[in-house]
Amino acid sequence: MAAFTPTEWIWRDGEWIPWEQATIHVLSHVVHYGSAIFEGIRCYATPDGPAMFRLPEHIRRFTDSAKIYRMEVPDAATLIEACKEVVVRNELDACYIRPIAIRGYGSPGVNPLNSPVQTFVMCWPWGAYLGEDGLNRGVDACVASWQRPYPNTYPAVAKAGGNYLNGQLLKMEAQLNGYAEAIALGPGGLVSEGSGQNIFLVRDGVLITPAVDGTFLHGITRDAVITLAGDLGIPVREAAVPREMLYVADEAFFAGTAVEITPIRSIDRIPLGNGGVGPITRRLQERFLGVARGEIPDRHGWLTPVREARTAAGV
Ligand code: PPE
Repeated sequence: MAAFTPTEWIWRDGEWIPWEQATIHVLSHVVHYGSAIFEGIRCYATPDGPAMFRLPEHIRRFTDSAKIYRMEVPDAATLIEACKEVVVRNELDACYIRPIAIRGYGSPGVNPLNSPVQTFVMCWPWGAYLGEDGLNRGVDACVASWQRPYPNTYPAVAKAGGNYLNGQLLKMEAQLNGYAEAIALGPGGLVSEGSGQNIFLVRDGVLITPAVDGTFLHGITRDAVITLAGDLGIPVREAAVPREMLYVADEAFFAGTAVEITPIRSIDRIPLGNGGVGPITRRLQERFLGVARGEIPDRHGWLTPVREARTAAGV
C-alpha cells in the first residue's frame, strides 16, 4: 500500500507551516460534512527544471469550485505563487500539488457559513497512480454497480471533497473484486467516468469520450487529450456512450492528473482489442507525457516552471 512521503512545508493562508503542524480540529465542519474543495496538479521534472502541467487551468477550477460552494479563497495569483513555492521550498522536482480549501472549526450544524474557510497548499512525490505496470501495460477495469449522482445533486463540475464518497464506493468495489479501477455509469445508465479520472474509447480509429452531461468532472487532462488528438489528426467525438460500447471498443484509457494516460486492457474481464495497449492510446500517451516532461515542444503553453528560467550560466 503506497504511503505518503512527507515533505517539509505546507502553505496555510499565506504562512509556511511544518508538515506535522498542518492539522485541524475533529469538530471542523469539513470532517462532518465533506465541505472541502481541492485540486491536484502534477509537477514534472523537465530538462529546464520542475514545471507544473496546466497550473492556471487547475487554479481556475479551484476558484470555480469555491464559487459554487460560496467559499472565500485567496485569489488566483496568490494560489499560483503558493503552488510554485511549495515545490521550491520542499526541494522537489516531480511531485503532486494539492491545494485545498476547507470549512474549519466554527459552529455545529449543516450550515457551512459560520465555519471559517482555511486554504492549504501541499505537495508530495506521487508515482504512477495505478502503478508503473498499469501505465505501461494497461489495467483491468470494471463497470461498478454504484452510479454517479444526478445532475443538480452534487455538482460534478466542482471538485469537492464530498463528491469523493461516491468515488470511494466505486474504488472499493473495484479493488475488492480484483480490478484496478471502476468505471461509473451516470443516472441514465450511460458511461460517466472513473472514480478519479475521465475515460476515453477508441473504435474504428475514432477517439470517443462521454459528452458533458453534468455527471462527471471536466478533466483538464481530458481537455489536453482532445487537443493532442487534434494535433495528431485523430478524429474525436464527444458523445453519449452506452455501456456496451466499452466492451466492443478497440482501445480504452483513463485520463486524469494523477492517473495521467493509463491504458485499460480489459473491462469486466472482456479483453479490449487484442488485450494489449492499442496504437492510438500509445501515441496519445507518448505525446502527453512527452509534452508534460518537456521532451516535446509545449506548443499549447501548458507548462509553468516553478522558478524563473535559469540563466545560461546556470545561476
Ligand atoms: N474525474 C474525477 C472524479 C477526478 O477526481 C479527476 C481528477 C478527473 C476526472 C480528471 O481531472 P483532471 O485531473 O483535471 O484531468 N482526480 C484527481 C484526484 C485523484 C485522487 O485520487 O486524489 C487527480 O487526478 O489528481
